[in-house]
Amino acid sequence: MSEIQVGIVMGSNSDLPVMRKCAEALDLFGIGYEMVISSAHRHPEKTAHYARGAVDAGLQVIIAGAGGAAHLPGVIASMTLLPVIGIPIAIEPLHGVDSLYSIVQMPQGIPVATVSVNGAYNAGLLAVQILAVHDQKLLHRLNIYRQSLAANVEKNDSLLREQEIERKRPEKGEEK
Ligand code: RP5
Repeated sequence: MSEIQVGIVMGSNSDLPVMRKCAEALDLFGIGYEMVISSAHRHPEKTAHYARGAVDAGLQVIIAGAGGAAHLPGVIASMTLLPVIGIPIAIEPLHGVDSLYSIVQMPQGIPVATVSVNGAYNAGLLAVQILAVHDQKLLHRLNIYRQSLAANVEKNDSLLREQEIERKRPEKGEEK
């Protein structure tokens, strides 16, 4: 088992379907992580304990996701010097606008790197990129990942062109 480098914290088990995407991205690069449910409002003591102990626990990045009055990433960031990536989770009735504003509008001095609403996969990738700053092998794998994205665009573009040529080809009998 790889060592745990990333802490994935979520405010509720209802966040799990979105937060699992972080794990998918980290799995792709073989990064060790742990998933934790805590809450800035419902269990502030647990949240503080986790954030304050994160460095000693060997974590290097924390990803925190929450919905609504989403204070979890900011509160964690206030209690650790580790980089914190925040994920606004979309919940009813405001569909994530509330979560986004709660997480992205941090006061100067306590940054949270906020990804898009429900952007858990990108949060995972950003954690990998942070770890890759001091890891050449990881950097190499990220390069390969980026190349695969570009190759996929090329593949879909070629497919589209072929489909368009086929679509514009005159039917038999229509030819002059
Ligand atoms: C937040 O409240 C959680 O992060 C979750 O997104 C939202 C709703 O939580 P539940 O009522 O579903 O437990 O703290």
